[in-house]
Amino acid sequence: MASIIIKPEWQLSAKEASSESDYLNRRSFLKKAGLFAMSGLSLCYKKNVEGTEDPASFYERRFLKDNFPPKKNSQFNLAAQRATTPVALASSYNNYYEFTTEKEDVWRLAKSFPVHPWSIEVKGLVEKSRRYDLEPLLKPFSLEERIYRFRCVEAWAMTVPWVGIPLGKFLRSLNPLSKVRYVRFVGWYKPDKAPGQRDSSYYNWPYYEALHIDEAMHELSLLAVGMYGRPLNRQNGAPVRLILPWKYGYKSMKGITQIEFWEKQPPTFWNDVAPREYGFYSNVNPEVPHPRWSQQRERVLGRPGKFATLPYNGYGKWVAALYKDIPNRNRIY
Ligand SMILES: Nc1nc2c(c(=O)[nH]1)N[C@H]1C(S)=C(S)[C@@H](COP(=O)(O)O)O[C@H]1N2
Ligand SMILES: [Mo]
Repeated sequence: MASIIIKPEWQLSAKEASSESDYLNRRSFLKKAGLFAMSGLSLCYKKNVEGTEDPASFYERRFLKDNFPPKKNSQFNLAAQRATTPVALASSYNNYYEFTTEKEDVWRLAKSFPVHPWSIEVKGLVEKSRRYDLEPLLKPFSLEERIYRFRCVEAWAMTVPWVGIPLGKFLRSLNPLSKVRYVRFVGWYKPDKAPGQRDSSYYNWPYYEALHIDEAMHELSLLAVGMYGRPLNRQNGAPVRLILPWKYGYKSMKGITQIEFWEKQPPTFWNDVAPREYGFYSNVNPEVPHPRWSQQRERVLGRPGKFATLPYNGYGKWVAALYKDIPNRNRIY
């Protein structure tokens, strides 16, 4: 179940690599992975996932079927230095506050959340505002799989093979106007289906996130519709979410229902909740502590110990140039 991928072209320096030395103990990992495969958790996962998969959904019937298997894009395989996180863990330990703040309970509460039919409304500075059904909207694109590291601001991390389309390519197809400088994404609001949304005293539902247009157009930015070679689970953001591997996880918004093109920098959900703790850019940066904890190290799901956090989560080679004109403080906040 857990696949181990080791790339010959290691991109970590010797110093960084040695901080991950227990990763090299591949045999012990394999043994643990084997034990995991037989454990109750994996059986329970099988049930969850089969339960969350709706065979009548359009994914199964058409779009995804026509596009599977996705072509593998290993261009950005820095993450491959780490074993891929077991699918059961990535599917049963989630942040999706619309449902609950309890990570282990999200999958169960999301189980019957309706993800079909789904539409996305496009508005703001765009040639033509309109609502699109998801399936025809995605149809022209071919899917690719990318193995990315993923780092939550709470200092846990995982490595996931996502399936999706380059976000920039997708956004360009919506014909934004040339004066666009930001893009904003808005989530769904269904308090009858999502207990977390019934509490609006602290959170300002629905979820909303935004990127500078250069970030959104960057080749690393992915609009994900699948994971582990299958459609996205509901708890992981079905039917469509963002994946921005160099940023803290909360920027990778799940369950997108609206896309807006802006000229001014839009407000964002977490920045509005706690501006001192969560900024606009939110790039992974071990040197800037969260006001309540250090970001130097991270816990990797399914593995003991802690590991060094890398600047831009290890993707600096690709994204650092985006921020060369931005004052250092803003790289994180
Ligand atoms: N709509 C929505 N998207 C969201 C969140 C959320 O609460 N609601 N949580 C974010 C956070 S904090 C993280 S770490 C990731 C978790 O993604 P995962 O559950 O697939 O690991 O989703 C992000 N996207
Ligand atoms: Mo997160």
